[in-house]
Amino acid sequence: MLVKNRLILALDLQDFESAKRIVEEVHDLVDGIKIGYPLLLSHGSSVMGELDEKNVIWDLKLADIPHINGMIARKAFESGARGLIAHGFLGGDSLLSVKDVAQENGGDFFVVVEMSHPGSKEFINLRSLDLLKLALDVDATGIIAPGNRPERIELYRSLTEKMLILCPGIGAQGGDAGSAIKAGADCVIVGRAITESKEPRKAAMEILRGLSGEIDS
Ligand code: NUP
Repeated sequence: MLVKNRLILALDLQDFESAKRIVEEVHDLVDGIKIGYPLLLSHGSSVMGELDEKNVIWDLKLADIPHINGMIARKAFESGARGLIAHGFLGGDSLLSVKDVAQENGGDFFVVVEMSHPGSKEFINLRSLDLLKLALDVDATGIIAPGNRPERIELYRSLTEKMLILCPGIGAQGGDAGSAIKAGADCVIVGRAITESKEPRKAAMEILRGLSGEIDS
């Protein structure tokens, strides 16, 4: 994945007309568009025909046995996904089946190591460092880490130089884009702060302005 603007749009809409309008407004400002169940269950994978986007990441948070993970991953890449997000807590074999399919398709795959919502502290976040190790072991393209906990991003950054760190949890979930980038995130993932704004392009530009002071190169 090519990181340039350091912003990924989370397109969590069910109304595809509105979704397309937002994409038209901001497509040149973002490094990718993350779509997930809201859009895919509402309109199916045919949305990909309309998202003429270079980098669409499917956030399916894959969490199944290796056979099914691989089957879903194949379908996603056949449909035009460039990247996929998978859970790591299913174990190495489930992740390796995603990796194999991603590799065959020249695509990216990201492993969720820690989540941004309060309830994530009850289970998944208790094993974050093990999940990070797993992501490193399977040579994932990157990890998903909480943008609203910069101290955690710093920790992950200190433990991995090579993997990308993509961070949701910005805006609506309280995180600040500039602080996440400063802590070591490669990209922030932003949904509602852009999609629910009356002026999505302006909102995206505002986020980019907040990042610019934190980028060294
Ligand atoms: O830990 C995570 N938190 C999170 O919000 C992992 C995620 N993949 N996400 C996703 O990021 C979530 O599913 C949504 O698509 C997006 C955040 O949206 P928003 O809070 O910026 O609207």
